[in-house]
Amino acid sequence: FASHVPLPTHRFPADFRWGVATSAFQIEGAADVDGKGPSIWDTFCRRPGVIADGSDGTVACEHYHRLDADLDLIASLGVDAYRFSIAWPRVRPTGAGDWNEAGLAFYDRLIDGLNARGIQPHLTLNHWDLPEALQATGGWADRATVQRFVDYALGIAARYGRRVAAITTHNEPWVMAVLGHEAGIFAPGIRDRAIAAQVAHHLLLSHGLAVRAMRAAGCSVPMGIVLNLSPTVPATDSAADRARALLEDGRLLRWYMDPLFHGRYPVDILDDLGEQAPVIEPGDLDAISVPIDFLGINYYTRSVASAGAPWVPGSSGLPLTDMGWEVHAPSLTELLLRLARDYPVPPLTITENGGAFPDACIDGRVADHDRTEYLAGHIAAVGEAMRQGVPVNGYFVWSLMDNFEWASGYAKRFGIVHVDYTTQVRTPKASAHWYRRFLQHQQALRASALGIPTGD
Ligand code: PNW
Repeated sequence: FASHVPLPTHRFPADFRWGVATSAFQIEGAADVDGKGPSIWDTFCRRPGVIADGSDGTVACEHYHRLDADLDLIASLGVDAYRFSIAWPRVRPTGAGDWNEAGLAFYDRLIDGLNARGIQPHLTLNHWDLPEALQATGGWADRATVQRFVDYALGIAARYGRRVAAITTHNEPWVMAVLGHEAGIFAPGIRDRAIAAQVAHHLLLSHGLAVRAMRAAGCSVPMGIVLNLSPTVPATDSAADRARALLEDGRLLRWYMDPLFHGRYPVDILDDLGEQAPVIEPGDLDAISVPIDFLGINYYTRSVASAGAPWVPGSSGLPLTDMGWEVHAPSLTELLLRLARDYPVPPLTITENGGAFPDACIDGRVADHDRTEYLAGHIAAVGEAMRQGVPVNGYFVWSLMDNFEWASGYAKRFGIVHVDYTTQVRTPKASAHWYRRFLQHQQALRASALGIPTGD
């Protein structure tokens, strides 16, 4: 069942990590099993009208109950690494206080199962599912949550720190802050720009303090944070559109990159926030700018800024994914070059890249040519940035399998493995077969460069 999409020819280094990614809430299900507490996403999904198909994460991919088979599935892809997140309310149901041994044991089995199969576990502490009990006391808007997160990170590092290859503090603080607290379309569904700005600051602060605390406790695993980044281009060359693009770039990229790598917030965005700027205490920016071992980048699309009428996706003629996101691989090269030019970055890891596309299911096979082309083009774009000197050390496809796509419910499919939500049967799509063949080809390129006969 071969795909005819050509394999990228760039030879990636031998220690480059190829992987697939998921997050706890999107795949696990078992929302109240074995002592798990509710998260803000469990609560948010019950609000009428917020999830496109009215669904929730109660069952999802039943990954919690299908762990062993899913581990074999991951191994069958031939990847080096698997990126997953821990559901904080599964291991510490109220966010503080007692730990839940049954929940902790699940992640023991996951991590040990990966290591037994020769796959590096890349652990994310926070992929958005904050314990509901902490939202009740103010959530990320409350500075006390910062210390709760540091305590949680210390517990996780103590339990798993010797058995994982990387620890990420937060996944996409922009999404949690802006979509969760300003647009209100993600949990916890708040609409208040000042609160969103304070949340973003507390997320960054808790990242820095958690990294410091875990290292002080003797954890030597590589640590970093994951940002969702895009280059922002003006819709036209007009002064107004260019000013708008600068502002949007400040809100999406510089608001996070400047404090992490320059130890200061961008002045234009502080000015733009005015009275809504966050409370920042002395020492906060020192903590946020703690050196990290890698920067994770989730890249899906470029962003187009318009000062007038909202820009219409697709009007440039670029193809769109099922999310309505433009497909434009050169923007990934451009983004990586810009980050390496403007910031003293550690090695970059592409922690998510992929797309929602239609699947054609024929005779038990799932054809997803558009996704395969998307992956091929973006992997080549990473290779091009590396050829121009950008340090990139890994690439993870989003996602291992179709899953709960947040406010879009189950209708949008990002998996390279198809999930039948009636039977829970997993079927690798053509893109999964293509990815495995690409990884085998990379191994062959390495072997031939070393003069090792591969037998093919
Ligand atoms: C990321 N946006 O979310 C997340 O890390 C994943 O959990 C998610 O499934 C994936 O991308 C695909 O959506 C994002 O609107 C959600 O800009 C929305 C945006 C960006 C990232």
